[in-house]
Amino acid sequence: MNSIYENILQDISNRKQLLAVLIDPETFQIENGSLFLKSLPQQVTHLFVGGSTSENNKTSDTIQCLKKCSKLPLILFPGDAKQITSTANAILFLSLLSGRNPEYLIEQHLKAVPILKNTHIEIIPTGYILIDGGKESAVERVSKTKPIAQNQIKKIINTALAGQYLGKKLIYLEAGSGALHRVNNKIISEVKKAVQIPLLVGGGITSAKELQEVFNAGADMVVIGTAFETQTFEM
Ligand code: 1GP
Repeated sequence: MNSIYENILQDISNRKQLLAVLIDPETFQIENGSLFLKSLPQQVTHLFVGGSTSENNKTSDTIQCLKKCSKLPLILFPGDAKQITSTANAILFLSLLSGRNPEYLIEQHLKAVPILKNTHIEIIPTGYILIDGGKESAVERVSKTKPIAQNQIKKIINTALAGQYLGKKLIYLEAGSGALHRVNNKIISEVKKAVQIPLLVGGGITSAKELQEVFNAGADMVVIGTAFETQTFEM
């Protein structure tokens, strides 16, 4: 059986557009889990589970609930090592490359090792780049790091390339949950041209029109949380 990462590569080579829904265990209502999944568009290919502040037990319960109602790959997108649970299929092992806080460059990773080495969960090293979305994001607040301004395209490209050279398997451009301004098309297309690994884009995408623009600019996978959670996604 192919790994989740191999399937992502295969889907990209088949020009499939990948759409992940980000589910925050802190706000997810387990009793409405099945209804929530039914409300999502057919296009959804992956479920991401995580948030900046959620606790492990809620993450596990959320994943158990999602597993009952969905066959989509379940990927942890953890805010910290405490959120790691072996019940997910894979984990984005995130390095916050835009920041200079060792806690999110190596410390949380060390804390994760004793948990991860006893599981079969697929580990996907991911270069995570926070970009200014027009307001302070939870990532910025929790990580105590600054996002890169949208006009610093060279710095964003070089940060993504540094991630690739470090051996990351994905690059994730993040404007922050509920961003006022999503990552702009120019940044997406320039980073896509520069790197050879799959490109994820998330934060502040709220409509089918924007989703298509982000794909057209070069995103391989788009991540949407808030607009689906609040059922405000414009079709
Ligand atoms: C946040 O990129 C994700 O980590 C999703 O952002 O909640 O704004 O869709 P939104």
